[in-house]
Amino acid sequence: MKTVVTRFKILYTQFLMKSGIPHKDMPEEYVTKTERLLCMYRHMRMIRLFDAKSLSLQRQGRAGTNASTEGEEGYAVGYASAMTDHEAVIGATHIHVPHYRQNAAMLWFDKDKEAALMRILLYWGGSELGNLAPESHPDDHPMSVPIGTQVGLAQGRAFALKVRKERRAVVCICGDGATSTGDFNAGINFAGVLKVPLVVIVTNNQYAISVPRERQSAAQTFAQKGIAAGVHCEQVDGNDVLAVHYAVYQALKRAVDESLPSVIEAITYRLGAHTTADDPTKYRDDTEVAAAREIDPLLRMRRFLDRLKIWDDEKEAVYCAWAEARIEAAVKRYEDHVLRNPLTLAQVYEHQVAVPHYTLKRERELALAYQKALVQVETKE
Ligand SMILES: Cc1ncc(C[n+]2csc(CCOP(=O)(O)OP(=O)(O)O)c2C)c(N)n1
Ligand SMILES: [Mg+2]
Repeated sequence: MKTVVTRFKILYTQFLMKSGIPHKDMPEEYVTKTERLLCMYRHMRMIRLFDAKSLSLQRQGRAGTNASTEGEEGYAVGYASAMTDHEAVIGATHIHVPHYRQNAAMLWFDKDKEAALMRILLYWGGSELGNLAPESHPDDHPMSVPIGTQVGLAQGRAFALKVRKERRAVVCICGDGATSTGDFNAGINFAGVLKVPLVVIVTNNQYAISVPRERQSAAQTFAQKGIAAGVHCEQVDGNDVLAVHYAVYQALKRAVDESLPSVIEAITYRLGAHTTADDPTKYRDDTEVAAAREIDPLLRMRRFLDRLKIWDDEKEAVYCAWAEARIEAAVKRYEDHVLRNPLTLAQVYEHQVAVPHYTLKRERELALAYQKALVQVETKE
C-alpha cells in the first residue's frame, strides 16, 4: 500500500513586472506611500553609484576588495525597509546578520549615510572599525565572509530573543551557495525545532563565485530547503523591491507574533563580478548578462516611479549629484582614517595564536613596508 503522506508547494511573489507595471493584486500601500517609494529608489541609486566608485578605488589601489552589489539592490532595500517599517510598529530594532553583499541594507539602516559607506570601505580595507554596527541599528552583526556560518549564529541569537521574551526578530542573509553548507542546514533545522523568530533570506544571484545555480543543487528551488526543516518557505522576485518588502514584512510578523521562522529565496542576478578578485567573463556569457540587465531592479523601480509621475531625469540628476558628494566625503573620511592610523595593519600581527604561522614574518614585513609608504604619502601631501 502506498499513500501520499504530505504535499508541499512553494509560492512565488512578484508585484512589479519588468516594465514597471504593477500586477493587479499589488497592495494599495505600494502606490500610495510615495515617500517610501522614493526613499527606496534613492537608496538603490546611491549604492549603485557607490559600487562603481569602490570598484574604481580598488583598481587604483586605494581600497581593498569590493563585493559587487550591482543588480542586487532590490532585495536588499526591500528587506531593510520592511525591517525598519516593522520596527516602527513594534518599537524595537530587529537584528541584521548579513553575509558580505548587503551594502544597500547597511546604507539603509544608518542615518549617517557617509558613515555607513566609510565603514564598508574600512571593513574591506582591513580595519576592525568596519565591523561596528550603526548607532541607529546597534545590535547588527558585521559582514560574514565564511559562507553559511552566520545562519547558525543568527539562529542562536533568535533563540536568545525568544528565551528573553524580547519582541523582535533576527534577519539573516546568505547566498544560494551557502545553502549547500552544513551551517545553513543545521541553522534552519534548529530554527524549525526551537521555533525561533528568524527570517533567513537566501539571495539566489545564480552563482557561487563561478559555480552556476544548476551545478549547486538539483532541487527545483532553494526555498524548499526550508521544507526539510519544517519552516515556512517561499520564493520572491528579488529584483522587485516591493515584493521583497511585502514577503519580509509578513515573515517578520510571523516571527514576532508567533515565533515562527521563515526561509525566503529572493531570485536575482549578480550583474558584476563576485568580487574584485574575480573575472566573470571566464565562466559566463555576455548574452546571459545582457538578458539579466533587462530585469535590473533599479530600472524596474524607475519605470514604476515614472508611471506614477513622481520622479524624472531632472530629480535624478539632482539626487545623483548629492549622492556622489556623500560618497566622495565617505571616501575622504576612509582615506583620512587609514592615513592617520598607519598602525592598523601592523596591529593585526600582534594578535596571533601561540604557534606563529610560517608566513607571519614575511607578512609583517610587507605590512610595515605598506605602513611606511602610507606615511610617506601623508608627508608629501
Ligand atoms: C566556509 C567558506 N568556504 C568557502 C569560502 C570561499 N567563498 C567565498 S564566496 C563563495 C561563494 C558564495 O556564494 P553564495 O553563497 O551564492 O553568495 P554570493 O557571493 O553569490 O552572494 C565561496 C565559496 C568561504 N568564504 N567560506
Ligand atoms: Mg550566489
